[in-house]
Amino acid sequence: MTRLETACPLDCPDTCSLSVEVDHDGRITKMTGSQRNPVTDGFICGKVRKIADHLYGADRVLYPMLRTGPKGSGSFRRASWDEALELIVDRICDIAAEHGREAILPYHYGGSNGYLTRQATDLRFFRRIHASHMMRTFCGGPSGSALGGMFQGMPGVALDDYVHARLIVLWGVNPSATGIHLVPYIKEARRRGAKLIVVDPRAIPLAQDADLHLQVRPGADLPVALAVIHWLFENRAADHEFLAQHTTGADILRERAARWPMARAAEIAGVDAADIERFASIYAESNPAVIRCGWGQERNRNGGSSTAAILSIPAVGGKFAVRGGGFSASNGATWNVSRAPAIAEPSYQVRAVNMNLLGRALCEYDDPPIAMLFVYNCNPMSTAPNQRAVKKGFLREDLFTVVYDQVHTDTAQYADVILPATTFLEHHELRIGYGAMYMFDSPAVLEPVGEARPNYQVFAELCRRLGLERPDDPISSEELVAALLDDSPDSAQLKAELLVDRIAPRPQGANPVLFVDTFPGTDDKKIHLVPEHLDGAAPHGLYGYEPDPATETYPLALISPATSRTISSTFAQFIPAPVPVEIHPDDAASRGIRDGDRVRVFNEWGAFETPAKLSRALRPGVICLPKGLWSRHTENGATSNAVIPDSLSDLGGGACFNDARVQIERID
Ligand SMILES: Nc1nc2c(c(=O)[nH]1)N[C@H]1C(S)=C(S)[C@@H](COP(=O)(O)OP(=O)(O)OC[C@H]3O[C@@H](n4cnc5c(=O)[nH]c(N)nc54)[C@H](O)[C@@H]3O)O[C@H]1N2
Ligand SMILES: Nc1nc2c(c(=O)[nH]1)N[C@H]1C(S)=C(S)[C@@H](COP(=O)(O)OP(=O)(O)OC[C@H]3O[C@@H](n4cnc5c(=O)[nH]c(N)nc54)[C@H](O)[C@@H]3O)O[C@H]1N2
Ligand code: SF4
Ligand SMILES: [Mo]
Repeated sequence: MTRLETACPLDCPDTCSLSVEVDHDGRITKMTGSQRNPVTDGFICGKVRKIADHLYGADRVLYPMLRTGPKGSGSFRRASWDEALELIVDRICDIAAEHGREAILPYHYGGSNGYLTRQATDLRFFRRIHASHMMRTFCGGPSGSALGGMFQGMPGVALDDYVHARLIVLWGVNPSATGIHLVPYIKEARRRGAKLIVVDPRAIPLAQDADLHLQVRPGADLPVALAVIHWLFENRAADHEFLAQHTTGADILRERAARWPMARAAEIAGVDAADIERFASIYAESNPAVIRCGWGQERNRNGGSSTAAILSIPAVGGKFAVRGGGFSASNGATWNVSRAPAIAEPSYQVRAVNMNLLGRALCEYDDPPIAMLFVYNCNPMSTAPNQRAVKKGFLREDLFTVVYDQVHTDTAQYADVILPATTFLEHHELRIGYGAMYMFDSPAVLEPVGEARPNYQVFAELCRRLGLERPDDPISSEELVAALLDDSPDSAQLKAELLVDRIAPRPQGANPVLFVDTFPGTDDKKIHLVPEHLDGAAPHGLYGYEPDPATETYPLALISPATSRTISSTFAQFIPAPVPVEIHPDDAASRGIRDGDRVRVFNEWGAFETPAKLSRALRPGVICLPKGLWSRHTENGATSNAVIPDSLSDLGGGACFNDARVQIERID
């Protein structure tokens, strides 16, 4: 038995340090958390503890496969890597000749991938063949635009500094599922007397003993946040000194917030005005106060402005400059490590396709049409909006589809060629935390299962076969690491730590006090409360509100939050079917639906059928089916994305996963 150290790169803020036990056959026998990342503190989530099931399970892709039956039938035969790659190379040449190279579209997201397996050798390859560009907008587009425009690379309050807060606000975030290492710090802060406020349409587990739960309608965060800002200004609770010294645009923000008196915001959000006022007064009197801003508030038509308004609250309230005070959102963009040296190929003017519009792109784009789709680090049949169009597109006879994945996902069913990918235990990865502020350099700890290969090997091989390799390209994972670290302004420090310990805290510190140790990266080091480019980009200007899309025919809001059992659709093969849609007892009663009844959830975009589960955790008017389900989890093979429109958020071209408005009926 050998014990090895590594780190978890999965799409989770925590970036755990891991301890792996491997037997003499090279198989993993035990996975636990280690102490190297202080935030991990020796414990990890159940999904990763059981990762052996994913590695050695029946769904694992072991070899390259070629389609033998009709599209989508799931009939494949085993092929060699050489045969599969030659076929891909031939098709690239044919398609480029027939339609032009923009007819090729890479499709990838890679939330669970670090610097070595995403936007590295893969982009080098797609840039060198002059494929269309894909915009990575599944997640963080709206909030990243807000955060970037206002704070430019400023990190948030460290997770372990939450113990110092006297007030914690959880806004559109459910740490009990999506970032479990924050929970003990919240509990410790509570033990020391901190208050807790939750803003969420659902009673998340931490809402149970919160001091206040604002159970807002999905998409109504903007009015609530602006009403709080308005109240702070009107009740002598705004920190004018901080605003003058450290922000620009405070007057414009104040003016726009003044359009939102409590009563108006409360009506739209479906909560009591007195409760929003309680929020504002508790916030004003608590110090340190921290807002954990999640992603639930960004996945709608107002997502960018909502996030900007939430992130403005600590500036107006003067809550920075103290340990445990301010906000945390994603820290992903705060590291000085550029992907450019790993890509080793500049970008160029080319057609850009928003990934949220995949179905539309496959079915409608014709100049040129998309003739080849290369999917990797992503499972769009499960995770992309407008599922009906995505499926229709995948079924096109004239589309050549490559799916490169670890497991036989729903997307892989529609492939012409399936390629087997390694997991993070079987390849080398360099990963930064977007919550915990640590970086890991993690070489492989296991031999690949079957014939699985890492992304950096496969895309370099494709470059080679097409004659696009250059002598100075970084090819091996070690060369990629060296190229990435050499280029960083923090090179010396990162290398010194990573080469010795394989873990490095953020060079500027993993526990910064905001506005003491760190400032916005904007030119003037100030918070831009109304950045001009965002104000120009948002359809109603920044902080402009777009009303709820509900209609009489489709009055219910469907949300599809994360669960503790999956990372997006990853590991969903282990969730027993069927998965029920949750509905408030009042909404069920008025439709004659009882617990366990089979129901159909539908709108003009599509429908899914599954049993109903009555739940008082939801506010009336909101129903819930988790994100990341596979077709096997419902009766008709469709999931939440079947009713989710492919409309885009106000900023960043983000997906509006929580803007689905639907009806639900019992199936007799
Ligand atoms: N276990 C696990 N962990 C994960 C993931 C996972 O799938 N599983 N996914 C990872 C990824 S990709 C991401 S982006 C993060 C997401 O992390 P979170 O933001 O915590 O996750 P979500 O479940 O998307 O949304 C959080 C909450 O927002 C609420 N919500 C929905 N609509 C609204 C709204 O309009 N306003 C407000 N205020 N709340 C709303 C939902 O009820 C939910 O409780 O988690 C990461 N961590
Ligand atoms: N309805 C609804 N849909 C949603 C959301 C929602 O809230 N509601 N949330 C959205 C969010 S926040 C996100 S981030 C997206 C995520 O959606 P996706 O990007 O589709 O993420 P996953 O579902 O985790 O799928 C990633 C796939 O990549 C594969 N993979 C992992 N590592 C590698 C590798 O190194 N090489 C290769 N070739 N493959 C690899 C995994 O096996 C997995 O099948 O989902 C979005 N979809
Ligand atoms: S998914 Fe998150 S909690 Fe689980 S091991 Fe990975 S980083 Fe830790
Ligand atoms: Mo995400």
